[in-house]
Amino acid sequence: MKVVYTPAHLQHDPHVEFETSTTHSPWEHIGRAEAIRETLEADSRFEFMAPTEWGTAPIEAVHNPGLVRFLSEGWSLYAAQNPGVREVVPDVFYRAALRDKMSEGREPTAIAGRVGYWCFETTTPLTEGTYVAARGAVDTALTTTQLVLDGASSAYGLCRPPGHHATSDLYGGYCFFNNAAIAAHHIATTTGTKVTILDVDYHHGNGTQQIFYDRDDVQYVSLHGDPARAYPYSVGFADETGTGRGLGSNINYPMPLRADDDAYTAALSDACEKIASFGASTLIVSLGLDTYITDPISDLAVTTDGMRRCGEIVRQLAMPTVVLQEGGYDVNALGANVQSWLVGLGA
Ligand code: Q9C
Ligand code: ZN
Repeated sequence: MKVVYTPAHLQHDPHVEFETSTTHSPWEHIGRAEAIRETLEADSRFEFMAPTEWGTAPIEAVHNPGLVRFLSEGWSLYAAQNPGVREVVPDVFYRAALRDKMSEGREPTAIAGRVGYWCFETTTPLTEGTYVAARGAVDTALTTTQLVLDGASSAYGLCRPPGHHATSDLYGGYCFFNNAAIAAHHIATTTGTKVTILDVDYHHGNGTQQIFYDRDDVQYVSLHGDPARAYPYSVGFADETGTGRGLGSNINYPMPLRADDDAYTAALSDACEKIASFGASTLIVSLGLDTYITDPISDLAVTTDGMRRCGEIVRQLAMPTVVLQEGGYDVNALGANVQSWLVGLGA
């Protein structure tokens, strides 16, 4: 199996995360992608290649161009006013309810206001190299997609930073651009065929759901910690099934605390029946390994062998499959978990 990787991700190197009302070393760090790279490089079933450059057009087909502009210039503008700052994090959030009954709202001109306009939470620092890294992750997703459109049965994009929490207009949840959504929209619009995104990250992909919620050409199917107890809290409930033309093409499986291999694979098998009946040409997997039993920020109980079983279940769909990296924070097991899942898929 081909693996698309770029060292551009090393430029997104935050040193602090503001979370749980304190600060700590970031869960989402360069060692994650490097651990995956080292494991797959040592396995002859995987062949590495670099991404090509795709520019901003496929990003702006999914995201507000204002978000792209902000991410491209935000760190420099903020750092110019605040010398010595490494991580830019909002201290004011631009919430619609602040303007209730008064105005539609507009992007602030002050840089401190702009950060809170485009970012929805505190754990996703913007650093000097974040934009370059985020663009590299999108290029990785699109190059991986091209391999599958050109006939590969599957390919894996080692995207970092991840993407599925980024909405059309907002970044957060360690995500800046929604790599999987950009890839799905690219396939749907360039081939005129339907696409399914299967999201197996522990966290619900609120951004991906939002981007496709009213569309019938991209199905979104997600298994995740029940948002009644798990980030992102806002969406991911089972009664969210899409709207308008999209009604019925959004399917959520909120999972109970400590769901194990048998419980998880049972839900995944059910999800794959829904995927088969949608009839898409191509499958995109948002691959998070934070369902793992010892993941430090999650509470499911999937094992490394369970990851293999998941890959095997998805393989039975026999769809051309683009696998894109999302979360997974037990770095000691992360490489083996990705490897296990991809071997199950048929690497
Ligand atoms: N106290 C991904 O796995 N922090 N993102 C949650 C809860 C954000 C996870 C804070 C977790 C984002 C791609
Ligand atoms: Zn996650």
